[in-house]
Amino acid sequence: MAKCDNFIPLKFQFQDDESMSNAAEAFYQMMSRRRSVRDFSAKDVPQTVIENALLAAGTAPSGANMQPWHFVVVKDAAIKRRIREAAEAEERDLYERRASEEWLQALAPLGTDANKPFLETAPALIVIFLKKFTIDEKGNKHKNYYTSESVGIATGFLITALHNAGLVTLTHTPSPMKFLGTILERPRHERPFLLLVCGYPAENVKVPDITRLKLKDISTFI
Ligand code: IYR
Repeated sequence: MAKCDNFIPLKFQFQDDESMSNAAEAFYQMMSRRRSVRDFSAKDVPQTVIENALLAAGTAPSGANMQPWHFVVVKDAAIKRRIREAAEAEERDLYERRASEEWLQALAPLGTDANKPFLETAPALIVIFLKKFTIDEKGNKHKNYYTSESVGIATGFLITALHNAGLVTLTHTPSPMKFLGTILERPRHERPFLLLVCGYPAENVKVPDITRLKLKDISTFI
């Protein structure tokens, strides 16, 4: 292995089994309350919450530590409107033409359709971009590795951080999403990965009565 002289001690503390079990159980309980929400209040979100959630997302592991992500936080009403209009145009095409009967049936319990008012109502849209390359200060291009895995993990951290802080989110993936790069004027080597709608739930919001798979159905211990 190549010798590396910039290693530092890991900040790690062993905990007893009981505290670990309690922490794991409490974390699971907290996460099990996370739900995708489609009706948002217009109430603004604290800037520091968004900033710390993005910093948490940026702690995700990534291929060769290239950190191949970029987050655009959209709060501007005019830009939100343009995103809504473009997303709804794509979604209409999806619901009316492109989606298979099987897909539409799978979506039916969620009650979704091509109308996306939340793209304007919610106070913040976080658009996550995946960087196929990183361009350094000198303009040199560096290849990034395992970009989907890395950005997927960072997005998971972001959703977790926002939920932990007391906000709700919706992962929205208009398809195709190329319009996001155009509207937000991102460079060509960045691809829109996901749009995370973020804010507070509208009053008395209801969510679909769904269940999560049991441990035995999602895991195998050998
Ligand atoms: N992007 C569409 C359709 C959609 C697809 C899946 I898979 C979902 O879990 C939810 C929606 C939309 O946002 O309506």
